[in-house]
Amino acid sequence: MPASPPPPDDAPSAAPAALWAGLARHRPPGADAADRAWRSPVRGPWLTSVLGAVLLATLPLVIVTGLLDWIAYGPRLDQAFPRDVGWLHPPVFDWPTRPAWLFRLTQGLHVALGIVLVPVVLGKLWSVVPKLFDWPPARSTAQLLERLSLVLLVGGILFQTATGLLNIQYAYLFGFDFYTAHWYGAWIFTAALVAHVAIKLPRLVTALRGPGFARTPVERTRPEPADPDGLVARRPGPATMSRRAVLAVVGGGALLLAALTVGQSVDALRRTALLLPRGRRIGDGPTGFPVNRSAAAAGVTPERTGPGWRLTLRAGNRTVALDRARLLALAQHTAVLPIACVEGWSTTQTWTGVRLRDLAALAGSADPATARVRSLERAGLFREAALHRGQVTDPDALLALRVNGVDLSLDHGYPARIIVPALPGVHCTKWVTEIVFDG
Ligand code: HEM
Ligand SMILES: Nc1nc2c(c(=O)[nH]1)N[C@H]1C(S)=C(S)[C@@H](COP(=O)(O)O)O[C@H]1N2
Ligand SMILES: [Mo]
Repeated sequence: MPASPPPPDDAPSAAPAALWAGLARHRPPGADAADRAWRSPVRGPWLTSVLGAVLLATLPLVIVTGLLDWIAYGPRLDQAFPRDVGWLHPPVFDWPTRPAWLFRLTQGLHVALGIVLVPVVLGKLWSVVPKLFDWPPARSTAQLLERLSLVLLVGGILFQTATGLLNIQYAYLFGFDFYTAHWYGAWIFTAALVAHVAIKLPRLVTALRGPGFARTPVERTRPEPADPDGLVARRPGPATMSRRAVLAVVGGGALLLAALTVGQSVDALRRTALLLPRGRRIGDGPTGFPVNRSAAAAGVTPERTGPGWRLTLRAGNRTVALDRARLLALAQHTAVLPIACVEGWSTTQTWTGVRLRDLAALAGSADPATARVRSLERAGLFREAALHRGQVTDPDALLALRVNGVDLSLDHGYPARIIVPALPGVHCTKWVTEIVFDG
């Protein structure tokens, strides 16, 4: 009787290998139906790589501008959302005041790109959708892990897009806090994207270096040779659309969304921003620009902003109270500055008022480290804001009393509001009643 050979060194890993092979042999009913359902001959490495390259060039911008939004809120002043994120955050710095359009650019890009990329993301998902029905679902443990990371990648982009879009529509349909969900969702998505790019980049480069199909008309559209990723249909049908037509549909969709979005950041095109909820129904005249939270919504009534209104300045144990006439009698400064909302829209207006550093000096604080601003508004997340030294001392940092040559309207913050270059709109507090200068 021959002696059985000694077990090979890697015997334990033979068991999973048998498992994967067994899985491949036991095809569930319907596993072949997918091959018959997904027959488009344009699917393949080239189309997936072109769409992938567009996303590779743009998604990092969405991620970085999103993280910058968290920093712009001012984590050092304890006013970022979510507040306590442990070590999970980019290096923190004081958000600068120059260039004045910085936040307008970063947050405008974040939201606009997020919207414009929707057709590209959908096109990319369409190009790989048959893979969802692949059998076996994995051929090795490594591949299983890779495919699980795709759940986070696809789920991540859909989740970020859905929560982002609902947020800018003020539709808090989900039962969780937007900031927390969008913040941790961003990290999960980013980790999955990094893994995906690391794994697939060589394939993308190969596919784009190979023969191109950008000029192939539908009559000459044929499937690519079978590829290792299995993107090419196993039973391709006849072409009903060329690859360039698919790209034209995706690109056309993106352009259309761009056309319906730019108006949120360009005052002259405001009325074309059909997708955006705020800013289209604006009044006429010098105060006819978008209002985020109206005075009525904030519970600020004309009685509270009338002759009885006072601005209280505090520094140390010094307190100064000023009425609007006294404020108007101080040196007035005019600056053309944007309001850039975190929801992506922005508008440039000409603001006139008292420099914050002059108010600090008046209160007895020559070099304030921070200013804490309070509004007449009694509830609401943005009835208070804190500004750092640079934001208080910038020569264009104002407590604005007038806009475009007229008094502020009640909805824009009458009697007085904060306007600081590059400051996120949320901190441009309206209906200011108190400023405390520290340090
Ligand atoms: C790849 C997908 C995305 C990533 C990785 C991402 C990441 C981020 C991050 C990290 C923030 C800062 C969150 C915070 O301050 O807690 C943010 C804010 C924001 N994102 Fe996204 N985002 C993505 C897609 C989108 C999309 C598609 C939209 C909408 C069209 C959107 C809308 C917003 C808005 C409105 C904010 C500001 C929230 C606020 O400060 O009030 N995001 N994003
Ligand atoms: N008191 C108070 N000030 C506020 C807000 C608020 O909710 N309450 N909203 C802020 C936000 S989110 C923005 S974008 C700007 C918009 O200013 P506007 O309505 O004059 O355009 O006001 C800011 N000032
Ligand atoms: Mo805002």
